[in-house]
Amino acid sequence: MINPDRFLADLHHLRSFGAAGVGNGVIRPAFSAPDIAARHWLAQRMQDAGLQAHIDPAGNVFGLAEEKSLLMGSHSDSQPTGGWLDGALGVIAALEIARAAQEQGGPPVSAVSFQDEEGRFGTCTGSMVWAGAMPLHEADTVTDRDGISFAQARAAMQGKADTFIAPDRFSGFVELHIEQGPTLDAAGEQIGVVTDIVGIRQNHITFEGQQNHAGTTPMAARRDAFQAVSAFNTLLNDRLRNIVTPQTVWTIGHVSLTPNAPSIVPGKAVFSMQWRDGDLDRLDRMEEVINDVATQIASDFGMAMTNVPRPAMVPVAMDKTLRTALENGAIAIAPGRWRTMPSGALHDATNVSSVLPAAMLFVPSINGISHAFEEDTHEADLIAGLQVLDHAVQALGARL
Ligand code: HGY
Ligand code: MN
Ligand code: MN
Repeated sequence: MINPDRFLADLHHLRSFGAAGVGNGVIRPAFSAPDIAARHWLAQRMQDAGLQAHIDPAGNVFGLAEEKSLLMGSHSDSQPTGGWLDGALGVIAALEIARAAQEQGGPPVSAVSFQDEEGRFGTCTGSMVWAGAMPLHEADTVTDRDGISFAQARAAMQGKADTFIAPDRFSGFVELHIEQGPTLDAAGEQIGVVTDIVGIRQNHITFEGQQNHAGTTPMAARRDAFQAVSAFNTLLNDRLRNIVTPQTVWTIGHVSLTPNAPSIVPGKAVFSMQWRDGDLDRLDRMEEVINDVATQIASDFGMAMTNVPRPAMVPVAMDKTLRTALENGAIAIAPGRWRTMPSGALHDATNVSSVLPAAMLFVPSINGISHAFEEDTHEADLIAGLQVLDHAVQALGARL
């Protein structure tokens, strides 16, 4: 039987690794000291649960049932400043389901915490490498904003095996995650069964003009990199208008100006340009516009420009059989308080779905907040998510 108290205790213990700020914040980026400590603690909890712990070369932590099993999990790394449930909920729910399965003699369930879902380095790096979508030697060259490479960061983690667990060890993958949006919370609902996950692309763009004196340099003579970013953003919003839908999102979330001083015209700007949509063709058309606008602004503002794409992920639909099992669980556990819905957030399930049938389940985020210290979910909803997973596993177990 699943044990909600044990599940909640482990969830709160995981939060203690990198606990930050008031309330429930965490700072636990991939391969940071708290992340590595948390992964070793997870491996030990998996061993204690009767699973075979295995840390692969990319830092993914598996707790393996003996025979072919359903894989459940998510990620335990966080955003630079993140919430205590993003990823962690799915990892600890998977541990609890797998542990209960060991105690009651099946059906066999394995658990996983993928590495770098939050993209300190690439995008969902650990599951991308594990699913074979990116060779490890390529991931190793990706650097974080401080220039540290994935290879350097993962070298710090002891206990890694030199082998990857083969996907054919598993029959499918189910990920429980917080919604990270307002839909369920606003509707007073408890469960979301995910239909599909958006695709994402992200370029890192550099504009380089001329650093100069902020007092003596006439406006007409400036090659101000911030002004170029500002003009890029204004023109882009205008050019995207006829391409996007109300569900399409695009974000300039990281901007660094050099030298970033009040009395100096910034000579250089480096910024992230990220866009997401459920339609591959629309992602392509947006990419064309983004690249055109960047080239035009560079020319208009006399900027040297670099425009470097980061690893992308395509839109994916969730597996129908696994989805139905989750829907039946939702009907049993949260009758009248559940819905099917798309995911506007990225998840490891996208990469896993390229090698296994995959499905996802959401529980509400209070006020829709995530990727922030305030991220939280009512305890009753956390437990409801665990119960729906358990209901689905029992139903699927006979057929795995
Ligand atoms: O950005 C995302 O959607 C994920 O939470 N990393
Ligand atoms: Mn996540
Ligand atoms: Mn996240």
